[in-house]
Amino acid sequence: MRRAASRKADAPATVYRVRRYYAVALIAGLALLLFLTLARTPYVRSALETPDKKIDVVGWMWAWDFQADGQSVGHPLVLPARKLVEFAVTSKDVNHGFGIYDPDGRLVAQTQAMPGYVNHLRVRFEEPGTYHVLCLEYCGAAHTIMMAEISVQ
Ligand SMILES: [Cu+2]
Repeated sequence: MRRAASRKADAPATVYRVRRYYAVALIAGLALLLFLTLARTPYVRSALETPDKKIDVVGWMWAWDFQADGQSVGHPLVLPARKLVEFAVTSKDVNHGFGIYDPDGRLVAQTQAMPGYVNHLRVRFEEPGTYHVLCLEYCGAAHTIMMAEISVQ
């Protein structure tokens, strides 16, 4: 009787000890996973390189304006395949979402287009083809027509 009561009193201490080991193992496991995968992200790799081409992107209701060296380059934007391109993205009115889709309709990269901010997005288009830029943020009544084309050659 006495033994059972004593065992019962120790139960919370045992639970806390097991929980502590579990928490330490979980944190160590997550830290290891982060260490092994973070260096492989495309953003980290491209951040160390010098871009081959820079494009300024201005979003406004309801279009995308592409500029290179201060000059508007029109549509479609023609870019080289397998080169590192840096998009400097901003907006001149409200927030927009700058999303690039590959020819199969898969999202390749995206960033926010915000007034007063310039977000830098680096993309390497591995395959030639027609890519599409869509606005990913509801910005007004004609939001769905806010599209552009990128021709990768
Ligand atoms: Cu929009």
